[in-house]
Amino acid sequence: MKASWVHQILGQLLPQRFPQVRALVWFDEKNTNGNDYSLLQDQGPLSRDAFRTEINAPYYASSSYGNLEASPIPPPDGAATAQPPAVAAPTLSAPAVSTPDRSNLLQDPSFEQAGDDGGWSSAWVVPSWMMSVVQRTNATAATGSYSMSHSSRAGESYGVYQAAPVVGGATYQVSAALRVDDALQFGNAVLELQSLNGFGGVMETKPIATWQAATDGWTTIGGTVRVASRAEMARVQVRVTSLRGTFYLDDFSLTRSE
Ligand SMILES: [Ca+2]
Repeated sequence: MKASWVHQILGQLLPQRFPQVRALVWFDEKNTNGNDYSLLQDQGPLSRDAFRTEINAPYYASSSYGNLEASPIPPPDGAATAQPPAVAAPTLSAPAVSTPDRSNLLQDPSFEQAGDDGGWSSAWVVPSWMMSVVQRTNATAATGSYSMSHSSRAGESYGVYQAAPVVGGATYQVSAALRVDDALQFGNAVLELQSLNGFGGVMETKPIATWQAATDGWTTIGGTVRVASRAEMARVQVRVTSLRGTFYLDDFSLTRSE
């Protein structure tokens, strides 16, 4: 039980849900105010192995802690190397409240990374029944060799999306490259940003751009939206209604703007 918590905290929650955390203090202490925090001392080898496995990931600063044998955890000066301790704060003089991360929060935004099956990157969620309609293609690309194509005559309605952690109440810039070769008949397509709560529930949906008519080659669509004040994740979604036409998307971006 405790081992699975350790895996979850170090392996998933910190890297994925709280990526702005720069340092972690691990209380491996017994009976602090009546609470036993000694996960590694008294909960058996599984917890220690879980800690050792997760802290050895490239996400964390490297050190000898990845081969931790002793318990309680020895101080970092025992490492006797120039490397930083296991979960060291970066060597920045900046205070804890520093400049927000302005990098693109989306994985495989340009569809250049092949997925596990050689097709889609697992970053993008495409309904399985849409696999023949929504495809990773090298027929055209705004940058690189690949883009995401949507093409049908059958009038399907569906959504394709990717979620990323966000700071509640913050403002984000969303953009993508769009090329409509075959104008959408009857229906349309929307790029939108959904705010999600901690349970993955949709709190609100804000449209970024809508398209229907053919474009002259590749063009850029985008906009700025504020996510819900209590949002923990945001979902960049392409929502298509009654697809009869062909369009391509590439170079998605979700960046914090303030
Ligand atoms: Ca591309």
